[in-house]
Amino acid sequence: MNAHEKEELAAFLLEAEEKKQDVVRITAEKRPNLSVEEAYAIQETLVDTKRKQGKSVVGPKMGLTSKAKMQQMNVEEPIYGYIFDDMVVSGDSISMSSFIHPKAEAEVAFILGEDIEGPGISGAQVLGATKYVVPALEIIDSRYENFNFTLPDVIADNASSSAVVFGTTVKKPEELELDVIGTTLSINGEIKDLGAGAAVLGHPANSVAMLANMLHRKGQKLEAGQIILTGGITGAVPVSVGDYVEASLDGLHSVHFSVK
Ligand code: OOG
Ligand code: MG
Repeated sequence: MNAHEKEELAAFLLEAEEKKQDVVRITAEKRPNLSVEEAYAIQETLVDTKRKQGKSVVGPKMGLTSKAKMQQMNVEEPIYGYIFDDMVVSGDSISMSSFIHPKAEAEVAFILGEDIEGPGISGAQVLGATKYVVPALEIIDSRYENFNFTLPDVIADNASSSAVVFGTTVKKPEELELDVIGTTLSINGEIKDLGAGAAVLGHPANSVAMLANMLHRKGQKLEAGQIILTGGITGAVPVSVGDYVEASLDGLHSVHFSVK
């Protein structure tokens, strides 16, 4: 893939995001043989463009880290993408008009106190370098029609990143056993999905470790101060106007938003 094609595909996805208009996945017509490596190169271009637009990275995120999510999306391995400052929801509501077809998922976010540089990082090392954990509701919004994508497609599309609501309960990682924290995701008081922290690669810290090791292959590291989403503990649930969406994570209380 040459630089021009890479720019063109990144622009194609950015335009879909800006116009809130879904598109056919890249591998359906444009580039059936898109590789994972090429997909990350498109993602990098997309991320650079957002940076040039004045947006800044809050932190990288992991996605498809649980069996529930891999099965739901029919994809077999974890991926990463980037959350930007303009994706962080500041009030307690989101507007449906800012999205194509948003879905919410309950996650644990790690706030790093130290840099973490792969290779060979373990979950225990991640816990040692983590200052705080907070509950989060990620709102994903694939730019592809019906969330229909293959692994390279979703990587190029910045792992469907769109918005995130962070909870206000902040804990030190040693105050919790993150693998056994029970989690529910409810809409208008009705539980739509549930799980435990161990759904995420056995322990959410393992997700951050895997991320550090994946970034190392690109000569990059995780940095102190970054807030890292570790991936949905629950499956992702579509939300619509009028919904009150709440994730409750044992020991981390709840995080919620409503949809206008
Ligand atoms: C990809 C994004 C997945 C997660 O937590 O698993 C993700 C998608 O399902 O559209 O953010
Ligand atoms: Mg997620």
